[in-house]
Amino acid sequence: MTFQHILFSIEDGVAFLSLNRPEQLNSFNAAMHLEVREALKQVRQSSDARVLLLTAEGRGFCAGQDLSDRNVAPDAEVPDLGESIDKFYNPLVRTLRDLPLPVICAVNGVAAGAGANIPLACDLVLAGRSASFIQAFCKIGLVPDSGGTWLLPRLVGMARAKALAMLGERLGAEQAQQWGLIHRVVDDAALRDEALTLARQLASQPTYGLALIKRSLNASFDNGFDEQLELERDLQRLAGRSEDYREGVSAFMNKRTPAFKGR
Ligand code: LHQ
Repeated sequence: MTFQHILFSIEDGVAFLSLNRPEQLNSFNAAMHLEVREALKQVRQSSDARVLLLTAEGRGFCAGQDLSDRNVAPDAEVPDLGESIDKFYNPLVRTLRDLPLPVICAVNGVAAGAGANIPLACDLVLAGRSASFIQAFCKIGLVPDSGGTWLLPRLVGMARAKALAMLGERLGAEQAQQWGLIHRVVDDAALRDEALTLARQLASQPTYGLALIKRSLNASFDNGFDEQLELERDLQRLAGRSEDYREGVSAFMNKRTPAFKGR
């Protein structure tokens, strides 16, 4: 499949996926959804991909659903937006959360609607200083989707989640970082390089173990303390059987740099 609406490559352990409809602020139409889905399938299947970096081209990250794609003329049939969520948005955020590798998101500008919540389904979110997050749904009579109603209160608390979701105001990158919505803010001009450097650095780490860390932390909101302790035990058991664990201990004991393989 050749891609028209995204850029995609796998190099040095890093899968790079960049949304590429800058004139529409990288809003999602069906074609871009299908391309992103195909790229994520390739990431899952490739043994070369150890980290995914998700970002976008142009001055914005993503303005959510392409609203020109939705016919809401008075004489048109009432749309079933649930269908598009079932078909595209839910599978997308589930895939990002479930991918057994670290997912970095570099938010390079405005992120609105579903475009504000997709980064929250990633593991490490970096944003350019001029980036912003807008829960734009309420402005057009919709409900935050793509996991927003689940992720937002857990990340920033219910009071801030309700204000973001019901007021639809722009939240700047620095405030987003102070609120715990994202990991780090960097200068706009440095964002791509910083994100790639982080991705390459992580790709040389024990990424199988990192995927298990991701799994355990993602499960922690749903588990009680005892269940989580048991999950930690189970995942530690898996981690302990990995080549990377053996290599890590051996390198430590022999005072050499480890060569991790992600398995
Ligand atoms: C756009 C869009 C856009 C098309 C900017 N569509 N063209 C799920 C299931 C099914 C259906 C419904 O939705 C969902 C989930 C959702 O994501 S709902 C939320 C959809 N998104 C929005 O409501 C955000 C709409 N956009 C905006 O509010 C603004 O564009 C933001 C605040 C993102 C950026 O504002 P500005 O920086 O002032 O840029 P702009 O508004 O001038 O936009 C630049 C261009 O991008 C412009 O086109 P033009 O031809 O005039 O240059 C916009 O029309 C286009 N664009 N968002 N979602």
